[in-house]
Amino acid sequence: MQKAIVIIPTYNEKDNIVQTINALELVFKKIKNWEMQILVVDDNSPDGTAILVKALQKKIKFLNLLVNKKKSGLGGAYLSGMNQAFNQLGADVVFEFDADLSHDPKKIPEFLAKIDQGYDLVLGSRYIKGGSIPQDWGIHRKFLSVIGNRFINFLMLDFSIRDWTTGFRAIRKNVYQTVEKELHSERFSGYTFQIGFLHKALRANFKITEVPFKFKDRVAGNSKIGPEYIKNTLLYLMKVRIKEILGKRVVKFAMVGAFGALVQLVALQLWRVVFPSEQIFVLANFLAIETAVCSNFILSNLWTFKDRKLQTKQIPLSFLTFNLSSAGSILIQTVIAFATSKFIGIKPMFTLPLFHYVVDTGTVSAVVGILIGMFWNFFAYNTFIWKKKKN
Ligand SMILES: Nc1nc2c(ncn2[C@@H]2O[C@H](COP(=O)(O)OP(=O)(O)OP(=O)(O)O)[C@@H](O)[C@H]2O)c(=O)[nH]1
Ligand SMILES: [Mg+2]
Repeated sequence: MQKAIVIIPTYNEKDNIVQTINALELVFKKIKNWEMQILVVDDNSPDGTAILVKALQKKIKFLNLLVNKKKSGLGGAYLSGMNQAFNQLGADVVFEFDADLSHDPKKIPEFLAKIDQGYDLVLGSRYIKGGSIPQDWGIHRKFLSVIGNRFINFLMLDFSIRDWTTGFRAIRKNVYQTVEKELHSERFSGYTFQIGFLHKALRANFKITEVPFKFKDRVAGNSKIGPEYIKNTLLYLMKVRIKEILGKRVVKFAMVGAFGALVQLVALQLWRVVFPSEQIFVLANFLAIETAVCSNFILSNLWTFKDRKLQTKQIPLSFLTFNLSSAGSILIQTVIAFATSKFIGIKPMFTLPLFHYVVDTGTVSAVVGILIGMFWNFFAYNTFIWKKKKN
């Protein structure tokens, strides 16, 4: 039989923990196809939460307790708890579960049914049909939670998950093993841990689903999650998204291209110092283009296509192909410019309001030419120069 362990992080929860454990015990009695256990992870709460749990352990066999010497936030508590549950207690699945009765234990069988169906990560969701947040939450808290979750959707460009910040989850061991390595290297607490964990599981293509539940407000004890988490969460999200976007090959390609244009302009000034004579401006211009081509080639090889870096002996031929591809782009742009002037004619189209700049068919055709030229280059680099490695 597979084993599921409900991890309950606690910090000063003496007024809640006994009731929570009792409520779980009632639900466990009804679960037949999973072996159920509890692991309380207490950060040495000054109110003596751990003492209560120790006393309960005498009568409840499936109750485990881990006491951390130092308070290390929700993230730290879960990481140490998961490590214990998976690596020492033999769990196949763990639950994240709050001590303050906010999470409905009667929902646990529904989570397990999803795991049985083949899901790796099940989220208790307040924002799908059947789920809810407390009516009496202040407008601030409602706004933060609802808008915050939608904001995360937009930032991630992923709308499949409705409740990113939920602390009620079931996690398979394989998810933990994949995500854990990366999580240790980052400093996580509170919601940042939850979002970071989910984000990494999503990127690793695990099967994720949501189960609705009605979040109940805590009645006893104090909330530990304060406003500093909002700042940390935002910073974390921004950081990973910028990293992800900059990591995309097309974005790197566009940045190298833009930098190349700058290199060309600067190089032109320098080459004109070397070849000041007006008669050989064309030479200086050509050398400036070639300088930019070199810079683009080197940066593409070291950055944009780092994962397909060329071997030294491939470089001469590849550099030649790179030049031909750039020439192809110039040819494409020239053909478009020629076609525009021949078949449409160069005539004004509209005026840019703020700048009083008249945009004509020539400008538009140049923009179209640049875009198609870039598209061609990106295609040529991928197909002829930095080919996908076969594995
Ligand atoms: N071990 C440990 N547990 C913590 C820590 N911070 C919070 N917890 C526990 O994590 C769970 C969730 O924290 P809460 O303060 O209830 O956060 P919340 O549910 O977002 O906020 P409320 O709605 O006000 O309850 C509770 O069981 C807390 O006791 C910590 O630093 N260490
Ligand atoms: Mg709570």
